[in-house]
Amino acid sequence: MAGPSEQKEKAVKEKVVKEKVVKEKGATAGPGGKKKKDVKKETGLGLSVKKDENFGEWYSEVCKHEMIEYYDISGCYILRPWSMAIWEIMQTFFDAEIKKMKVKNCYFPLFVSPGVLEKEKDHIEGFAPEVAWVTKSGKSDLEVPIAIRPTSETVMYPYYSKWIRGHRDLPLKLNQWCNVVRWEFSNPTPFIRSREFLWQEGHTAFATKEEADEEVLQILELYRRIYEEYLAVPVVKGMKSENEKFAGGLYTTSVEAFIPNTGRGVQGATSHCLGQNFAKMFEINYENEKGETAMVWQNSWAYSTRTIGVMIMTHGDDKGLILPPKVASVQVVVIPVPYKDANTQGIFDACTATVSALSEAGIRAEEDLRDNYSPGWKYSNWEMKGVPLRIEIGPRDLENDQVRTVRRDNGVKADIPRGSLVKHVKELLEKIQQNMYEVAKQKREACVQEIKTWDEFIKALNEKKLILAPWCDEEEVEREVKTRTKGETGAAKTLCSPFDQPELPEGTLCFASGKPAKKWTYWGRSY
Ligand code: 87F
Repeated sequence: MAGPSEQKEKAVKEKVVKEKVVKEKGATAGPGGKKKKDVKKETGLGLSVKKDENFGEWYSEVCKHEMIEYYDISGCYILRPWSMAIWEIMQTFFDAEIKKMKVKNCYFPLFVSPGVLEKEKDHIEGFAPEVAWVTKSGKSDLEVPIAIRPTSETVMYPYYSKWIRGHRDLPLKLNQWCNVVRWEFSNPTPFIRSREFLWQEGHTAFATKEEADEEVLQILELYRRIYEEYLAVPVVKGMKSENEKFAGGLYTTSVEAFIPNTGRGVQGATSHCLGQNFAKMFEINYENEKGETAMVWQNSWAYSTRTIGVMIMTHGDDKGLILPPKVASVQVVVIPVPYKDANTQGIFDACTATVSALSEAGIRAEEDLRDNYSPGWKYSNWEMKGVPLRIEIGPRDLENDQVRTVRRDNGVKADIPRGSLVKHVKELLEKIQQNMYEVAKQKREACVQEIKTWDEFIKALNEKKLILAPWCDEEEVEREVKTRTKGETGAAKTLCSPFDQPELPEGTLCFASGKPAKKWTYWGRSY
C-alpha cells in the first residue's frame, strides 16, 4: 500500500496539469496583448463577474484591486501596499499582546539542514513533498542540498535544547515574524493557499503542562480577536480531531471560519500543545528544583496572511472589497464634487481641511483631488478598493457647512455638520465595524445545520451547509466519512469540536457510525 508521502507524490503529478491552467488564468496579458476584458478592468469601473455567479473568478478579480498582483511563479503573489497595510495593523495588535505575555521576538534562518529535518521524520513524512530545496549555487551543485523552512520546529528546537538547562531558563517564549515556503500542488489561491506566505510562529517551552495548556487558550483568544474584532469575521473556537490535529503535537486548537458562498470551512489559525514529543526528539531537558532531569512541555501557534483572504471572501460584494474600518489603511476617502460654475477652490480647500481634521483625530483619511477622473469614477474606484466611508463635498455642502457621508457596507448616505465632523465620523466607523460583523455572523448562522443522521448529513453537505453533528469521536469513522464523501469538490472532514458545546442528550447516536455520540462537531468541506 502507498504511504502518505507516495500518495502525495501521485497527487502532485496529477495536479501539475491543473496548475498550468490556473497560471494562465491568473496571468494578465502584457502590453500590446490586452484582451477586451482586461481593458475594461483597467478602467476600474465595475467587476466583470458577480460574487454569487462565479465566486472563484470574483475573488481573483477583487484581489487584483489592489491587494495582490499575480506573479510569474504559480502560487506566489505580490502583496501590494493595500494588503500589506492590513497585515501590519494586525501585526501591531498581536505583537503588543504577546509582548504583554512576555513573549520575545527573534529571527531564525530560512534554511534547514537535511540532518535536522530528518530528525523528526515521523511527523515530516506526510509533509515531505511540500518541502522546497536549494540544490545549486550558480551552476554547481551544492554538496549538501538545503531545505527552505516550511515551519521552524526543526530550525529552532536544537537551540532550545542548548539554551534550556535549568528551571530558571523556563518558560522560554519566542516568536518570529517571517515567511515560510510550502510547495503546495493543489489549486493555489491568493492569501488562502500560496507557496510562500507570511506568518508569525510562536514556540514556547514550560516546566508544566498546566502552564502550556493555559497559554494555548490565551493565544487562541488573541486569534479570535484578530478575526472578530479586527477583520469582523465570526469564528468558532474549538478542538481539532485526532486526524486533523498537527501530527507532531498532543492536541490542536483552532479558530474556524466559514465561507457561505462556497460552503467551505477555513482553518483561521492554530494553537497547539505539543506535549513532550519534540522535547524527546530534540532532548530539551532541564534540571528541576529537586535536581532531577525533566523534560519541557511545548506549544506552538501561528496565524498567517490567510486571514486577509478570509476577510475578503467574507465581506466583499459585487462592487469589490469591503474593508472593516479597524484594518483599513484608508478609513475615509474625501472626494470633491465640483460643478462648472461652482467655487472649485473652496471645495478643494474644504476637502483638505476635512482630511486634516480627521487625521488629527487619529482617523486614517485621504483626499482624492485628481483632476483626470470624474467624481463618479472615483466613487466606484474607492468602492472597489473597499474604503469603509466616503465623504463627498460639493457646492451645496459648502453652502450648508456640511459634508455628505456614504457608507461602503450598506450604501447609507447622511449629511453631517462640519462642526461635529470628527465625532460623527468616529461613530460611523464604529457602526460600520459592528454592522459588518453582525451581517457576517447572520450569514454564517443561516448556514449552520444541525443534523442527526447520515442522510441529513449528505443533504446538508450538498446544500453547502456548515454541519453540526453528534459524533463518536473515532478516527476510523472520520476516515470513513472522508472516503464516502470523496468527489470533485473534495471530501468532508471535521472542522473542529466547538468549546461551546450544545447540550448532548443521553442516548444521542453518532450520525456516521450509530455508536453513542461523545460530542458535537462541525463538519464540512474546507480550504
Ligand atoms: C509542510 C511541510 C513540512 C505544516 C508542513 O501549525 C512541515 C510542515 O510541520 C508542518 N505543513 N506543518 C505543521 C506546522 C505546525 C506548526 N508549526 C509552528 C503550526 C504553528 C506554528
